Amino acid sequence: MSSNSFGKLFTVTTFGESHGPAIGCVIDGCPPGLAIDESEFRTDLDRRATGKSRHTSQRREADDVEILSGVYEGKTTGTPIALLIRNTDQRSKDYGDIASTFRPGHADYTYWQKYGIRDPRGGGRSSARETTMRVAAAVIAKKWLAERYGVRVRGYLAQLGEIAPEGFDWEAVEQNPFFWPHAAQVPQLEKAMDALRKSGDSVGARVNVVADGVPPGWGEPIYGKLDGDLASALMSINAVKGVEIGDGFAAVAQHGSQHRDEMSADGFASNHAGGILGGISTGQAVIASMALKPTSSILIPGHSVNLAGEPVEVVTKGRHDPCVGIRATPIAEAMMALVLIDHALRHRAQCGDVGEVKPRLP
Ligand code: EPS
Repeated sequence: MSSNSFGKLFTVTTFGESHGPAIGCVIDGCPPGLAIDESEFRTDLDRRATGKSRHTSQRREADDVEILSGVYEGKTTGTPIALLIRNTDQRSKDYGDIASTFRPGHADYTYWQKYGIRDPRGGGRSSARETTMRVAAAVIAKKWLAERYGVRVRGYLAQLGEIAPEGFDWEAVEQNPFFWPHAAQVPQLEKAMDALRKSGDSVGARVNVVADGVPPGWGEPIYGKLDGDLASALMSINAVKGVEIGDGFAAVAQHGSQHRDEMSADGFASNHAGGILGGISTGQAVIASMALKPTSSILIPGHSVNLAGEPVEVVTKGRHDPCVGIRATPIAEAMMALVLIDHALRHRAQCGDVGEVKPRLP
């Protein structure tokens, strides 16, 4: 299977299946000299992990990272960094029925059509388990971006089904299991998720991700646009069906006089562009949003076919997320961070000598 690598200068290759012995990644191109310790992976891996609340999959993986290479005496050496996480809580028998049929709305069918063979246990390679390694790789990316440029990447759940935030506070985001930015609505979310779980159905979601501190100049025209790479990176996350940068699809109904971000010596007056013009960062916050479809593995019976093409009714057992969006915030942050570190290194490689160009807006 090809296309398991991501990035041009900071390259991440992931491997492994949801029910195999382990998942892992190799990061090539990480700058040398960055202090990194296995314990630093804990926070983000826990933020993404299953089993942290009753509203997500109850599979309980330890998600302990082993650094196999590329780090010596606590610092990156510039050589490939290999990270490994052993799978510790598979329950493969749940997938006996899936082996001979296809879940409607799941990659089961397309993997089968493409390869003529698939690992049906937990969806194999198509399981969101793979995103663990993106989050692990991004721990390194986030740390380097923060130390070198003061870049901070943060995300939040911006819609759960029909429910949208009625207030906004970054402080609230890390204090509830939904990454929701308005604490007063958390009981409403709990109630909605409890009812959904009881019904056996699933629901979609929107996740927003914002990078502060990105200097102007990152991103390349024409085929290496920062927004193009961000869209590709976010779209590569399981279940993502839409990506917006800045105002995104709302731009359709806007006028130029409304959408443009006017400039003065005090800076930009607004940020409809999402911090990117012509595929290159403006120096404002880089803002992206993604839509996640409702999980296809649900308890509501649905029509499908078996391997012989005969009609069957599918009910998916196993430990699934009734809303994959609830765990997607750290994954969106990870993909944003991986795109940004790659473009930081690419900008430094080609344009490092250009330095700061006047006028630079605050
Ligand atoms: C997932 C289904 C469940 C989740 C899994 C994502 O597991 P399985 O692969 O056993 O079906 O628990 O998430 C994780 C294991 C994880 O670490 O994120 C799916 O269908 O994507």
